[in-house]
Amino acid sequence: MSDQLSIDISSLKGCIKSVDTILICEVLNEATYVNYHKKKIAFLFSAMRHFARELQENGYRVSYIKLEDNQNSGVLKNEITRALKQHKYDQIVVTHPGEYRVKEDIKSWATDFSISIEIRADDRFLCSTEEFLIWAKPKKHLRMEYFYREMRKKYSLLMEGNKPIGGQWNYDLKNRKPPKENLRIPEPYHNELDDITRDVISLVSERFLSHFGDLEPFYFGVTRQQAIDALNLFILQRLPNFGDYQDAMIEGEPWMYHSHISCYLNCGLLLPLECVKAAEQAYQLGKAPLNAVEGFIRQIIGWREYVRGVYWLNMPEYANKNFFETKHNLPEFYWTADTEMNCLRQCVLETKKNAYAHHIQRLMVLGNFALIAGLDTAQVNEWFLIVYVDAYEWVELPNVSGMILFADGGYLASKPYAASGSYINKMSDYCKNCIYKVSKKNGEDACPFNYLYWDFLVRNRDKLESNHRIGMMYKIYERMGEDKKKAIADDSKHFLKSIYD
Ligand code: FAD
Ligand code: DLZ
Ligand code: SF4
Repeated sequence: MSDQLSIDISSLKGCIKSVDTILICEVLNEATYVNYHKKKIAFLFSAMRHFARELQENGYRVSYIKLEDNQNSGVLKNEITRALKQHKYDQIVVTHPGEYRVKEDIKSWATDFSISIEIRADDRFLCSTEEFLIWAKPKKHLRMEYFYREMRKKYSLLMEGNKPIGGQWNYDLKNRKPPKENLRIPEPYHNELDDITRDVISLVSERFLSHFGDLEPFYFGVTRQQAIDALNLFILQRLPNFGDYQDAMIEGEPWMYHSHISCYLNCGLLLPLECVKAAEQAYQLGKAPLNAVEGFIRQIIGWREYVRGVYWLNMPEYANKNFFETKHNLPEFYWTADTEMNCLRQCVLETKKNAYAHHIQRLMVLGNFALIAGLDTAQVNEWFLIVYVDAYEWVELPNVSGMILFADGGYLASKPYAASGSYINKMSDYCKNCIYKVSKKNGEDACPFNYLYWDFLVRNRDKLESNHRIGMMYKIYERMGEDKKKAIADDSKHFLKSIYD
């Protein structure tokens, strides 16, 4: 599978190179069950083809099915049927897939094919699903911070005995510097195209023309070595500033000081432990400060493992959660960027161009708007799954339904990440190029985030007033005059009508 491109993957353990066959299939169904961004398909197909070559060079027998092969049925299960007809196999060995739907499919193979299927744990993750279950099961609400501390101890990362280095577990308060002018942001990793990638690009441009997103320029690494090069470049050039500007957004600077390694981690070209160890080593050598290194390590051993645990513990029910019972269609501008709201325009444009947006763009601009505008949970999830090169349901769904939409009612996050325009203005320079005025709370030219924030709270009062982290906002609302409250309601109604229709 396209997210299992690791030579040390559990399904290859004990593989007898002269006897066993490794089946890798490019299948239309997986690229179109949602219409993935063109860059994502090209990235995965190219990485799969390179991985197959690497396996062959290492003496493995690989059966590689290309998308354009005549016999390719376009469906994973049918390709297994075809393979079983061509050769007599005793057993199928797979590593636990990243999506519930695929796991269900695999489970059906045993009965349908009358063959033994062994599904092995995906031990590339640092916390097994069983271990997460033991930690989470007794808890009604989960908190990432406590999970993260357990992981720090388990892997002895940034630890002095039983205590965190520096005396604190978390340096997030230091990691909120607004952008300042004249920051020198390094060029991101840029890979030269080879023949395999060029072939894949022309295939994707022919077969997936109607999909969202720009196919070129294409710069992702597509081999393990290239992914390691991208990681090393991050550690050297960006990690020192990663913490300070983790939440900052600058127009025209999509990459900031982030690592851009999620696509490599999620498809298996990089492994989480090697990434965090590289960052820890940079700290030990005095090449990156503690707040940056701790923040980076937390994202990987904390958030990444945590959302995966939440996903497997709660599927399939989690996919249907819709706490606020939202139902409004995703506005067209999520695809076209045709909106006067500059923050949203910039984030959609960058997403279209790069199949990437950094965390705060996803959370506080694209996600925040979806939350306060009451957009349909399923449509928002589908959008996030389509547009990002690193998106797989195990990581996309908890981030979208749990973190931004609060669709699970507060199981994953303690409060909805709703914010008015002043947060975006503080953490970005988007507002200075916007026709809306972030300082205005109401009226035609007021920033829509300002009134929608309050309107969201009012619309969901029965569900949020008792929340200890956001409930006090209702006291502030109550102190507003009736005229002000009416203006919030009228502006929101008018604005929402314009985007819902
Ligand atoms: P960095 O900022 O450099 O962080 C380092 C690494 O930490 C990332 O590569 C990633 O592996 C991990 N990480 C950081 N935050 C998270 C998180 N919240 N959940 C899981 N891993 C995390 N991440 C995905 O990998 N796939 C997704 O489909 C995805 N969808 C998201 C949707 C929303 C609405 C939000 C708010 C976040 C989503 N994230 C997703 C998390 C995060 O935004 C991306 O991992 C990050 O932006 C990737 O860029 P980077 O590699 O430069 O990350
Ligand atoms: C996302 C994706 C795409 C675009 N293409 C393929 C493919 O051709 N073959 C494949 O095996 N997997 C693909 N994937 C990944 C799957 O959709 C799915 O996310 C994983 O199988 C989950 O483990
Ligand atoms: Fe976004 Fe409002 Fe700022 Fe415009 S004024 S960029 S809509 S936050």
